[in-house]
Amino acid sequence: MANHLFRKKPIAHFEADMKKSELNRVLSRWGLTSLGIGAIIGGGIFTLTGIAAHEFAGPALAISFVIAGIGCTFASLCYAEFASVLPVEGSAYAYSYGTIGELFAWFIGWNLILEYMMGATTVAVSWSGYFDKLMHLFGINIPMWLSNDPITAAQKAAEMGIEVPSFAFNLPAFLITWVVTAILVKGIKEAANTNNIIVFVKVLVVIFVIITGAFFINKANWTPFIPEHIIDAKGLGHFGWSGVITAATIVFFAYIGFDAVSTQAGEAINPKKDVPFAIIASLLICTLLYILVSLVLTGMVKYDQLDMKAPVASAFSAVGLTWAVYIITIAAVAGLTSVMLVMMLGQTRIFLGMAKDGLLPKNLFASIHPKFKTPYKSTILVGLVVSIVASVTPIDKVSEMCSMGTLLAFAMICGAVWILRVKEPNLERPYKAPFLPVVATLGMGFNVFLMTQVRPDTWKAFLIWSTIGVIVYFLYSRKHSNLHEHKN
Ligand code: ALA
Repeated sequence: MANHLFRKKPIAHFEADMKKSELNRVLSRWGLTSLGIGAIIGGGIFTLTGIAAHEFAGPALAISFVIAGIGCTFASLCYAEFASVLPVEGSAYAYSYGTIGELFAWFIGWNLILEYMMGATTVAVSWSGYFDKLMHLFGINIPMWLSNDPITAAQKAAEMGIEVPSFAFNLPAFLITWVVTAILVKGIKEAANTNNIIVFVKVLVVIFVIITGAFFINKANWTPFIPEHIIDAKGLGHFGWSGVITAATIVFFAYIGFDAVSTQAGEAINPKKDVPFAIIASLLICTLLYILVSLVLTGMVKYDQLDMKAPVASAFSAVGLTWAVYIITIAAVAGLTSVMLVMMLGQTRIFLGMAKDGLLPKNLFASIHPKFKTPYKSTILVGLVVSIVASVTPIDKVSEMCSMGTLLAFAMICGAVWILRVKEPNLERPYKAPFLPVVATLGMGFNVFLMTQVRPDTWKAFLIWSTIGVIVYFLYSRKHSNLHEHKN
């Protein structure tokens, strides 16, 4: 039994899978980088910067971004090495299967659902919020019961002193999920083209924020750069170095997505070289943009006056550039669409990898459309789940679950890359992570440390989710695994 749990997928099987892939190989080096940026820049920079600076870091938000960025860089170097050795669509799941063993791999795959599917669901709800705001700017007001889930609608009605609606449904979140699903079913080329356009718009707007905002920086707003540490009435610490670390755990969400590039290995033209490049390039580009945006924001508006819901747009109205609010809100709506696109794309490719190995039903998760060459059934299933959960659940707190699944995957990958170096030192590695034991150890340490900072309720939910995953493994996956049939 223990042997079964630690059985590993031989590297030769990965190579055979790569040759058999039915997916369309159309993604170039920059197409992959664009997918990475598409997944990274989203709600994190447009919303979380407000609370992180206002409550915890002050102008030192830039340092929080540096800290979170360094932690992600360790993980990205390890992902890049794996992607060069095993360029298959399963990402962290597949890498663990080749190194640590089946049960761990399953466990990672199960938790990647938190990152990708839960991530897409969270982003669908944020998308709806920004869309609502955009419509409002153009004088259209979507009824509250049609743009919120029932619980949030009831809370808002109570706050506004109006009658609680008998029915509520987040229609924008539902509809955008189906638009994204349709693009993903249609083809990887369509998905990549849509993503490229959006990435162009959002990077342009982020650069606009940096350059235009720079003219409105008042250096006095940066003093003190790290405000003095205080403890509030509830015993919660703010500011000081501990505040900077707390802010780093919050803005970590803004970096999630660079690893999604590794799920596209099956559709890359030259995966062994281009996927590692795109993982690292997309992360570095976004880290630089994030640091500059945070410096500009805290320079434009004193940190304690930064808006906590829409900090970027509000900073521009605060300095009198109200027209910029339109541009920023449009970019946020577009930006969040591409995060959903890449997250849902990544989820279906991870399911595909797991189904090919027999750990999930093949007829549902590995069935490729004869014309579109996409895993259409699984894409539709993911769309169904995301659209329903996003339209009826108050999901705002669930972003922490998304971070939790991601942190675990990052920590495991840092460990796994090291294990593979020791066990298979002679394997061809087109990309090698530098300073390996150090980078892997720091990567594991950083990601596990961030996991310890997550709220106890999130830990409880995470443990329940993991237990369900282990039960599914023993009831289904273990018996259906390809390795089980062949008794390897
Ligand atoms: N990094 C993505 C975002 O900030 C998940 O929306």
